[in-house]
Amino acid sequence: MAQHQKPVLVIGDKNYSSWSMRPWIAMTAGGIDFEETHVKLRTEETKATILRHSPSGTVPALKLGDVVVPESLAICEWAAENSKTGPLLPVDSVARAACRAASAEMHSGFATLRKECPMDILARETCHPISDACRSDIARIEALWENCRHHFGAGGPYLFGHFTIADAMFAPVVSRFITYGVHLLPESADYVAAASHHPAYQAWVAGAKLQVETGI
Ligand SMILES: N[C@@H](CCC(=O)N[C@@H](CS)C(=O)NCC(=O)O)C(=O)O
Repeated sequence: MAQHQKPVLVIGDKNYSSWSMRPWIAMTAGGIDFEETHVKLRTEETKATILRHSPSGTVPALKLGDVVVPESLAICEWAAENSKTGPLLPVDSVARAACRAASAEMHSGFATLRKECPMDILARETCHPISDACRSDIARIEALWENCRHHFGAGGPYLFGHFTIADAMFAPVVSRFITYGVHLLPESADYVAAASHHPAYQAWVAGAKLQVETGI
């Protein structure tokens, strides 16, 4: 990529696009200078517009010169390698493997939670019905978080102490737990509080509010 070209992150609506939120948070937490292109989701033109940016027909997509990286986890890995603010992956190789495993499990799993509790950052629901299958997804997430915090979390409030791509990958889950008022173990609730106060998370939420208020 030519040095003068800024990376461009193509994303969906900030209130709804959970896959877009992950790399945006990783790149923002990593202090990476990038431009963003917003594609409005759920319109007749959405698919054609996304395809103009990304051959996979999905967002997020990171444009690095004429190369397009159309997968959230790969973009988070790129952000970790190009972070200006410190490592977004643990330095220790065991912790790093656990961080990648947690990120990959999030990327490929928890389909029931994602379906039954779609991301809607600004909404607040008090009596959302949760199925047994969804409760099992939530229990697995809480166990995974507890395991990360227990083994690797001593240095800070995030899953691996300092902020990593695993926190970026789970940011939309944090938002879902807030939106749907999911009752959590105290340790999970502490993590949700810490993760949702990270400046990159807060900046994404502010962007979601702006998009909803202005109808853009
Ligand atoms: N595996 C992809 C999933 C991306 C994805 O499904 N994105 C949704 C939006 S959150 C999308 O682009 N949907 C296409 C559409 O709305 O037409 C990733 O991790 O980046």
